[in-house]
Amino acid sequence: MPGDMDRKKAYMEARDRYAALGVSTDEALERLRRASLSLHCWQGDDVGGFEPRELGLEGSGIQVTGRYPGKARTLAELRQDLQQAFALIPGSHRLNLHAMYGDFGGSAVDRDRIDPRHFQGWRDWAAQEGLKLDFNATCFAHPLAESGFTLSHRDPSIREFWIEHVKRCRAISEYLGEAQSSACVHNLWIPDGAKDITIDRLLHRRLLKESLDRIYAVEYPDTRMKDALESKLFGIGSESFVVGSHEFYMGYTLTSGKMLCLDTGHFHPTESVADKISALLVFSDELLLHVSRGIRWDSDHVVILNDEIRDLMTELVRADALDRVHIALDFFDAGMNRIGAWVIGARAVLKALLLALLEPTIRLRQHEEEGDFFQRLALLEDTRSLPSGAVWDYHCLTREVLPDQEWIAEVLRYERDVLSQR
Ligand code: RNT
Ligand code: ZN
Repeated sequence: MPGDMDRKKAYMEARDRYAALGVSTDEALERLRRASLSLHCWQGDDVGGFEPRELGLEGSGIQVTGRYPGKARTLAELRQDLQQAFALIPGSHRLNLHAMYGDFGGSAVDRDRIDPRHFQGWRDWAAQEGLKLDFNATCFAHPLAESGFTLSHRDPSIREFWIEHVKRCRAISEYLGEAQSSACVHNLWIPDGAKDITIDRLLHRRLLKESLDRIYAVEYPDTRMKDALESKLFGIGSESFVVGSHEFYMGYTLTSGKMLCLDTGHFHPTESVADKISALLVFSDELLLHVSRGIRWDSDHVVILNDEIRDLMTELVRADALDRVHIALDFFDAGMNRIGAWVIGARAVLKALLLALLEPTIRLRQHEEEGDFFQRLALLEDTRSLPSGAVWDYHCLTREVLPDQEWIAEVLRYERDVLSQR
């Protein structure tokens, strides 16, 4: 393995190569250091949560496959695993919580009864770890979600239950945001939809709009919390109809001044989520991303450094939108070491961002302005083989995080020492 001196030397060489194209690697790294990802707590236990079993909160809404041993079973285990994951991800990041991950102390607190007290432990822990928190209502895996409908259910008492839940989640988000110098992003995704042909689609969409209007009637200062709403294309059990489709939430967020959340797994496989960024930013101040990897469908595979993720990050940089787009991760694979999965995904997004920041954008823009499309394409192609790996390794070195390949052994050590004892 190369030592620190070799890494520095390799970085210096890379710096010169990039400088020749008008790119400052130091500046790119400075911007990368300021970027922060919201790591999803739910990769640590297969979207399980810590609600007591008496509530019978099983199934419905989300599918996780795999039975790899060692998953976190308690709050303490999840926090320990998160610490391990964060230690292998360069930079300072955020933690994305779901309402089902509260500290309920074993008591059967139903979703319409949760409150900030149940998240005080997370708030204290995050402050101690230097992490900022984001939050999500949990509108799935519950008997009242079993029918496939929640906020758009025909039955007003079921809608009422979920309205109360989401309202409380927003209050919890404000409580979390108050303690950190950055707004807590509250994201709302609901599973509402149907397996087969649905006649009264308009009814459900009107009901959803009505529920949302009631939820968001309560206003919070946006220094403490911000709202996002996440659309979906289809799910298992909601193949024919999804109430909260892209058009629905695009309409809702643009008319109510909320953020739209784009999950990269929630579109047709050939659709480019990267291309949606500049279209939406013309009409909306901010956006939330759920970075995922769908294979044929919304399969939530571990994110890797593929063209889709590179295009997405490149678009954020080209549109100068890093301050307007919140980046969260959303995948879950129970078929491999869960900490390793977190780290692979987070490092992939950061690498994609670094590659975007290293793009000779000024020069490319110039070629474009001049109508020189040959040079634009040629330069884009040639940047692919520039020594970006040396810049990444140097980033890890200065952030005191293990570089590529070396972090793998650390995940294996943790598996041996901690996970295999569970
Ligand atoms: C589901 C959505 C949603 C969830 C998380 C757990 O399709 O992507 O964001 O993955 O809330
Ligand atoms: Zn998502």
